[in-house]
Amino acid sequence: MSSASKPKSTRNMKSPKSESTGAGTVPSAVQHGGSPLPHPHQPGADPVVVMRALIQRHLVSTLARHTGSATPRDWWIATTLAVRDTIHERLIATQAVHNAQNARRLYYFSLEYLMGRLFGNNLLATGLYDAAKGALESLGQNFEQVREAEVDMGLGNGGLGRLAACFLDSLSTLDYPTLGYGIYYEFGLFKQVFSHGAQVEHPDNWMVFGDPWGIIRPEYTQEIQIYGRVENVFDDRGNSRPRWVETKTILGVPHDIPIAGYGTKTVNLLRLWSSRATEDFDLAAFNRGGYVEAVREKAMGETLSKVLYPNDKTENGKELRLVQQYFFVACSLRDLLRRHFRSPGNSWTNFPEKVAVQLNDTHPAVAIAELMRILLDEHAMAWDPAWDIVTRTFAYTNHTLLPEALEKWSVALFEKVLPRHLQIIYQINDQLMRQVEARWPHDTGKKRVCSLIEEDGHKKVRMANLAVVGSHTVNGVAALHTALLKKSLFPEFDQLYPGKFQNKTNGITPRRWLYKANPRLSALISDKIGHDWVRDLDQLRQLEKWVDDPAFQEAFMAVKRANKADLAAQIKIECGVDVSPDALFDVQIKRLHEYKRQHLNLLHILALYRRLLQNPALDIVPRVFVFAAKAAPGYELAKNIIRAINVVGARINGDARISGKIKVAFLPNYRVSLAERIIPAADLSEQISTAGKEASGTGNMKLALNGALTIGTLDGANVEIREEVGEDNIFIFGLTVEEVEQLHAHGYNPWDIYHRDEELRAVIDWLGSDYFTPGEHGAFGPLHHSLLQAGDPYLVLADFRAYSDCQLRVDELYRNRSAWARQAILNSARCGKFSSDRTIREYANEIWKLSPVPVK
Ligand code: 26W
Repeated sequence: MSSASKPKSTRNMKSPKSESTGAGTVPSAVQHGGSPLPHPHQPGADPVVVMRALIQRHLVSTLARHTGSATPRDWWIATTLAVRDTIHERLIATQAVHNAQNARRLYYFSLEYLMGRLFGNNLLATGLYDAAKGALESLGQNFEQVREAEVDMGLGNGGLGRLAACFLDSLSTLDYPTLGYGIYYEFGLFKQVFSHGAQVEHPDNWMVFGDPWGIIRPEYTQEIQIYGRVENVFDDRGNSRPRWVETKTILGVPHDIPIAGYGTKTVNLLRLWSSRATEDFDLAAFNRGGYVEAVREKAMGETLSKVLYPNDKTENGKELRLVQQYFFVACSLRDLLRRHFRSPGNSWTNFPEKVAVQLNDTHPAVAIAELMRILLDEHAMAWDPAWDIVTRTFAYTNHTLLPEALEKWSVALFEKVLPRHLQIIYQINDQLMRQVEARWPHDTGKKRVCSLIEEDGHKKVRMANLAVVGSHTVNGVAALHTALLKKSLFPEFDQLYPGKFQNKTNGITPRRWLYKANPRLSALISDKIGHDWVRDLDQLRQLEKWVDDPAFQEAFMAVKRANKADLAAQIKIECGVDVSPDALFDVQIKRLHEYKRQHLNLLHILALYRRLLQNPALDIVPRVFVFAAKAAPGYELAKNIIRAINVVGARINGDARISGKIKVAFLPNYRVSLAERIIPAADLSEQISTAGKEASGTGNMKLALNGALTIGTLDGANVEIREEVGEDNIFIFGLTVEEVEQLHAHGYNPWDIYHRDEELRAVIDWLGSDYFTPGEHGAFGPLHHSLLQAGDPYLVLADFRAYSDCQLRVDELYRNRSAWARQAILNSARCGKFSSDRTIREYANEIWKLSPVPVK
């Protein structure tokens, strides 16, 4: 997106005067290089001038750079440091207020945070965006180019990690005292490149040249134990007590990332742990075996926080992943205990009143066993009061119903890594089995499904069951998902613990996903209804007044077209494909998964291509199919689908016979910053998962908010999007959850559909031939096989015709510009519910019992 192509007014919504290039007051401290420097918010000072001085000073004093030789990266860091000054002041003020009030706090435990870039977001949050832009431009810099120097902080896989990032934004914006805990992975999610259409992974060494946001806090280093064995020792009253011995020690060093709220003084912390080996650790090994073993063990200590596991479906039971989860949880719990007990009035008695811990999926669920261990073994507390504290502290969010995504650890591995925790889990299980017996006497079936230990075959610890039992509240992430959690996944627990299950429909932060990502639409909206929507998304409803106003419709469509022109330029650069901004931009961007059914989209593309080849005069609305998706490196079928889309796309894009009526662009390396470019340019949002499989989806919300119409199944939050935008303003097709269940119950056979539907059969066979990969037979064999021989587990064939027919309705509507504009506007206007501010208020009121603490 070049800044030249943007209307000059887009960032003038609040402070047009700050666009000045330096004619304002120059405070003397700046002029003379004296100290302290003035504040960009200081009354009377021109923020552009102050920012310029701060940037220049950081360039010299921190980066040792002359303005003449500074690179975009230097400018980015210097500007980051300039805004950081303000954020750090607010951070200190915020922590002081929280401490002085001994405020109840939320501790969000997540193995993933997909933060993306922080620069633009923090400039907007602090109100310094215009000042920084003006300052950089007055120094001859291209603001867009400077922003591009920032590498995404991609410490997550997909929806779950991005949700955590949106939540942090809302928590700070709404003044909730919060600390996010996670891991400071040295390598985030892999970088994706395509080689002959196939995904190739490269390491994402995002922090190699430093991270200007992370503040290391060596003084809060934690020491944690793993491995070893449990022995029984006798205390001074002759009671046998377990003692965890011969452990290995790992150090966790925290790095703090400030999270600035928008339009408020609150700055919370994201505290991320990196692992280090201890000196003793070295020495012990050194004395036992010698130098090489010592160094090897040291390397292990430094490995724990090396890399984010790139899976978001199957847990492959890797030891390092379990160690990573425990390392994170143990460091975080110790740190929050230290924080709790440093306030003189605090004790274990008021611990659950001051501390709320939210577990983001089961990944940190070992925290339940760890807090029990601390209470029992380190504080000699009895079981019942300890269990009471634990179950008043934790709450758990479930993000998936897919059985293969539910974490289970082999008992043998658990015993090796965390022997004492396994004992505690068995003890929790004994207690649970007694409850189950009391509720359903002599019912072994109920015991088998509720047990924390899966007994069939290889014994496993079921982390989801542990999380349910050890939490006071369990929530799903969309209404349908929560209903299915209660009805299908955990019906026994729902009966055993009435009221424990709640729904909290996901949300997205409007700051990043509309205000920052789509400056043109933001300016148009603010022009009509003012600026308050940024903190109160329900205000967008006011736009309904203009849905039938031709001038507003035109303005809305002009914004969309300009965003599409920007994306078209990006597609040209990244894919080498020419696309027209006048075509319909049909977008599917998300992790690659069979259940998300990118291959259903592909079959429809093939059908269109075939129709065009058979009738080149066919009148269809020109379309660009935009994809972006990473596949887990070990997920062969997902990689096969990526290659199929790329190879088919290349053939279509190069085929002059169809006169460019359809194009396919698969943008490589999907990440937050790429999503921010694609979403504002989307006309159509593909949300086509098999009903019952997508817990919520959040991309669906981002796209609808930016004026894309949804084509989707009645799955996840699509159901609620339909409720909000109205059924006339969304394209719903396909089997419902009930119909999917029926079909499976009665025996689904994809061959029946294959034989019945001539066009579908033709495109599946076409894909299965070597037409798209000349000389390479069976290139898409895995995909072909999954659709037919393997029984089409995600019902692609069953939904194909409904999908294809629904796409005809999309085509029809797009021909009527005004009708399309009307529906697009209604989508933006009616997405207020999907602000993560609403979600966070619900969590705060109904789960965390947390009150805002404003910082003056
Ligand atoms: C391999 C371990 C593993 C298993 C599952 C890692 C990560 C996962 C996540 C549950 C995957 C995920 O991101 N789930 C998504 O969470 C979003 C936020 O709630 C939802 O909107 C998506 O529907 C859900 O797929």
